[in-house]
Amino acid sequence: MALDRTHLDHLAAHLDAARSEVRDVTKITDDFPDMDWADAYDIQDEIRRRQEARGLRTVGLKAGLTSFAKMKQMGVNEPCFGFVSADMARPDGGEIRMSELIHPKVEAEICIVTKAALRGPGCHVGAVMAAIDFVIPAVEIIDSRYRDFKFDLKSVIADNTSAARFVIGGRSRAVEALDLRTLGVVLEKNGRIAAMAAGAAVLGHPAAAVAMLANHLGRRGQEIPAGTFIMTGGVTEAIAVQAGDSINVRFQDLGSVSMRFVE
Ligand code: OOG
Ligand code: MG
Repeated sequence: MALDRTHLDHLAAHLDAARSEVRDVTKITDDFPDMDWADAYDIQDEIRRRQEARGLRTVGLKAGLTSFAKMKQMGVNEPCFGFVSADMARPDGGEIRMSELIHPKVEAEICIVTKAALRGPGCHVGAVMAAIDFVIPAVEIIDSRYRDFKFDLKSVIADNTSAARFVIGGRSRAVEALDLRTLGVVLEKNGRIAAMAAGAAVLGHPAAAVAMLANHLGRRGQEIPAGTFIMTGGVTEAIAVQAGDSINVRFQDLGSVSMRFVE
């Protein structure tokens, strides 16, 4: 740990306020270049603690920057992990208010719900497959609190990996009924294809993102409990949206997830 408790608390309050006040800030490593990985996750944990203290329920975990397309888009070469809370959930086919967000982008994500706990180190794709209750599709709406989405990995981890909104939709399926690697995803914006990919875009296999998450939490003395909703990360690059845009994502064998962006 490079930062002391006072600085961690200050940075958590700073990012938490940027989120609730819908305003961007410069990336925190500009002012704290010595910040380390533990500090970044400690700041995220403190944001989560503050939000839960205000009554916001944590309802899932997320992996981010797990596809090559996303890593390339954001100029990083490693995944990151965060959480989603109940206030971020929006219904399938519903509206997303632009006025509550800074500069949102959408991502198509293959998600799972666990039926058994997963604990690293040594968690692998096989262990994850055995622990999957069902697979369900979602769209994540990310909204970095950093100006122009410009950040490094430590800054974005502290900012809860840009988590802002998510829409679960389509239909759930047993994992045995799917091939998560070849599962095709087509992202349409205003009726036109904006991006497409297959599940293997996520670290070769979406379950690998969950294994990495379990191993990451294991290093911090935590586990993924049974019954956890986990987003495995955008399969394509994120697509910027504006008021008036409609998004529809078709997931092979899992139906569609859609939403409309309004003022
Ligand atoms: C970080 C969050 C990335 C994903 O699915 O790749 C993420 C960002 O790109 O702002 O959620
Ligand atoms: Mg995401």
